[in-house]
Amino acid sequence: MNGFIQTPPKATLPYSTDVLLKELLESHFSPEQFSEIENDLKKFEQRLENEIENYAQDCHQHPPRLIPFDAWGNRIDEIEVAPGWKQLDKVSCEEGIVAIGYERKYGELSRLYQFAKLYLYHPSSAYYTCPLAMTDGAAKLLENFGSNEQKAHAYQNIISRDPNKFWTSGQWMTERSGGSDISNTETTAIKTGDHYLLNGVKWFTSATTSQMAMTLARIVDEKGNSVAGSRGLSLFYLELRDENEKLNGIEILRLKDKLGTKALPTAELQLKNTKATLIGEIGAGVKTIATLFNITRIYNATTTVGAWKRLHDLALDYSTKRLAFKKKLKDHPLHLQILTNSRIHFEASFHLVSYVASLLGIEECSKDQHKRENASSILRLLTPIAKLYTAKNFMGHCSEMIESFGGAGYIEDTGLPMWLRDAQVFTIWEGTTNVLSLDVLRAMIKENAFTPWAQMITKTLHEIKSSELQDMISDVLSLIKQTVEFVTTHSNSSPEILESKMRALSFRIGDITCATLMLEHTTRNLTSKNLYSAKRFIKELNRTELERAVDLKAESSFLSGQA
Ligand code: MFK
Repeated sequence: MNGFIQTPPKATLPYSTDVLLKELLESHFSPEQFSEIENDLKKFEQRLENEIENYAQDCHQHPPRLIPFDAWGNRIDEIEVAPGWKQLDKVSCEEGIVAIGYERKYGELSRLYQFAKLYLYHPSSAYYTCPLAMTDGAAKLLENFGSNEQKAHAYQNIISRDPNKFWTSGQWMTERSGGSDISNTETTAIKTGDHYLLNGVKWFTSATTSQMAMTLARIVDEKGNSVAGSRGLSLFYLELRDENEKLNGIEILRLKDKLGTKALPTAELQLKNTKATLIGEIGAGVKTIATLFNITRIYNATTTVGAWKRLHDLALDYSTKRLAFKKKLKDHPLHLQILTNSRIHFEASFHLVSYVASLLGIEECSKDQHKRENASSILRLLTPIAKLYTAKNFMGHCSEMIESFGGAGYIEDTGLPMWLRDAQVFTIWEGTTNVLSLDVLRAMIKENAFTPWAQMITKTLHEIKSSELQDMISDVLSLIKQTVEFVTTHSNSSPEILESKMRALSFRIGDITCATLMLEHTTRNLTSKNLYSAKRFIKELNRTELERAVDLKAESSFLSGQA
């Protein structure tokens, strides 16, 4: 025995060592605001290190369990969660992860502050950030569409910082008939007095331990008639338990056996005369719930960059400890490039998501109507892009980083494989890459969101004066010119051709936005590190995928030839 023992990787202090986050916050907030926020984030960091990480570990070790019946045969439908899960609920509330977005203490910068905290929280939250995402989306729904009673009660609970009052919300959209296409939703809603009774099966309901939920159902009139398709769907608010803590006509059929996110209870539910109230207009359920999923998609992107940062920190730390062929991993040229590449793409994604969070803050709080409307259009375009871009890019880099640990990355009790399993949810949850690409098309056609984005990018690039950056600026300007020409050329293409181009176009818009934001960040923080990052990212941008000819007929017969 030679006593060979490896030193495990250790993450750095999440806020204090995060130069990029500090630079971002310092360049947006006034010195007084920055000092206040930094104070909060430093305290939060201590809590993450000393307390919250332990709750997360408890959740990973004790995943939720369904107890359908008690010992005496009574149906109880209890989801037993780890004590750590309950503590994470308390922490989330006390730290104001949702509340910050609605207290709006920093006006249009409030969402940026929320972004910072959520990004730091996610890797130690055991995916408690999933219920929080839906809770934030529900808050936005209630703020925009809630009744006075809901605003005074449920809304106040979900934005509360008092753990005795705090509620989280679920969002139940997916049914057996489909998650991306919800037009065949089978759950019915029948009006009974001042409320509705819902009946049906909800196939995926995350955060099933929440106190309330938003869900879609098809209203059926007294003659049994209903409107088919997604235009027949309406949105409903419900509370899971009554004043006696009895479930509101809900049976938990099973907990889903998921690839990852094991600490998070995701259930399949049967609704049997579940009491609910309408939110928004009858038949406008999809349009109304879009308010919610546009928020959860921003959470998805934010938590993706949070996870990416943590995994990269671990991989980097390991590369400074692990020896192979008489050198540390970091001194091997190929290893070095993998980690550098991942870090640069992480930075690009970080800028994209923080920018989307800023836009949300402007849309919600700016007093300048033109600025608000412009931000709103760009936000509409960039929300699906931020979600699909970060999720898909992280998936590839996550795999690389797991590989960078060698065999340790494949061994469960290192805690590393969990990152890869969990990463896959980002590309699926709240809309797959394809569905989101088509949402980009919807935003371009229905809301003309491409032009304000292209104008914003061009203006931002023209305003950057640093001489060191001019070559890169010309490069990105030529890419945007090419992209605008592409969009103009295809404005009359058939829907099929347009759809086939949307994935490449979405990634191109993502690339250009990231490049522009990196340049803007670099001009404000002219360090060799930022300069290198922007240079390398821009140099390696994909310039050909968008123009790749697509022959759908040939692809279709090629595939059927394989069958
Ligand atoms: C961490 C947690 C892990 C847990 C594991 C869970 C595993 C996965 C579980 C899941 O099932 S996640 C899946 C969740 N589902 C989604 O995110 C939905 C994905 N599908 C879409 O987003 C589709 O695009 C959509 C359902 C919206 C298509 O529905 P429609 O009815 O065919 O869309 P349509 O007719 O284009 O739009 C209806 C209205 O909504 C239109 O407005 P108008 O009525 O004024 O015409 C649209 O403009 C509007 N709309 C649609 N998307 C919008 C939007 N408005 C704003 N923003 C959007 N994003």
